[in-house]
Amino acid sequence: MRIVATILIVYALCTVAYAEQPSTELTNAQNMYKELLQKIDTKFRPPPEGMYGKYPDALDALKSQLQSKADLDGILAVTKEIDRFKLAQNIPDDAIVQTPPELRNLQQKYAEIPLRIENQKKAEVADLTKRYLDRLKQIQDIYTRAGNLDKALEVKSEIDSLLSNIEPIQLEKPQTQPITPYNNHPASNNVGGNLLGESKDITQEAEISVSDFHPLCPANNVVDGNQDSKWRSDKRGSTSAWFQLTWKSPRTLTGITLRDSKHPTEWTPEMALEFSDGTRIEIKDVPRGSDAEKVINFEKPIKATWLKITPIRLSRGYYFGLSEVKVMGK
Ligand SMILES: [Ca+2]
Repeated sequence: MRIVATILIVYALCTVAYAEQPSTELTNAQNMYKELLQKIDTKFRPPPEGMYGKYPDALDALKSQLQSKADLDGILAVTKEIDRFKLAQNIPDDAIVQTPPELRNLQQKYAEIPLRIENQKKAEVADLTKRYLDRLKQIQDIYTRAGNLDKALEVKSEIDSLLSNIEPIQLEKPQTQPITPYNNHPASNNVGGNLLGESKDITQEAEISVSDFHPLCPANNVVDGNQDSKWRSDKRGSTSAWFQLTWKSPRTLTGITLRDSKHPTEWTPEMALEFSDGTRIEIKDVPRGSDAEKVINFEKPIKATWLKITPIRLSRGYYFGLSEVKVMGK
């Protein structure tokens, strides 16, 4: 219900103000933006039981489960974790055990919750801010067309102030996948016989995660089918930015089509594809801009749960970004 309410209010923000007097539109939009920011803040406030929710209950349930299996070592490990969590109220990486696997899985599952919530909140704030900027531009145009340049400049000042104060949005990546060493796996443009015959576009079945993003260039733009919209990192000149697709279970990947960031000068001529099985493929000839696509059919199918795209070399030290990605697989 909260999401629906937010959408309705934002929609109102984008439409109703046209009918109001121009002198009040900027103030109304500013107030609405502040109010919606507050709603997002309230929505993502940690519950009374803490950021990790029902983790203590889940530990108790696991302890009972291990007791029924007479798993003494397992019970001791869970008891130790129950005591540790009571005081620490967090699940850092160095607290995650190797055995029993049931406890390890539980820890990893709950350890990701704060990061996921924080990422979701950042994405909602970015979406709201984009709508607010769109609305300010509309108001600025209304004043400009009416010849009220003082008011138009006032709105422009608000836009400039907002853009200059926007912080780069850094998304933390939950570390769910085991880290495996990379090995080189040469790409090939040869279609592997009937290999691709059964493949289909499985991009939309994956969850998207990114290193960070500019508020006006969110990650979903990479899979919206529009080559004019893009995701862009806000790490200028950095090759540590990344875009990742993660499927719920291992998939057999056969190829990828990608389009570089839409921009007159930004260009990432060399990118790397990294897979959860350790495979790494380097692409040395990515075409500039989003008009041309780069198609790669893998030499042999790659079984993986995730695929990460990273820059190897950026032209002129600009930002890494992508306009479109399509992954083929089974
Ligand atoms: Ca796009």
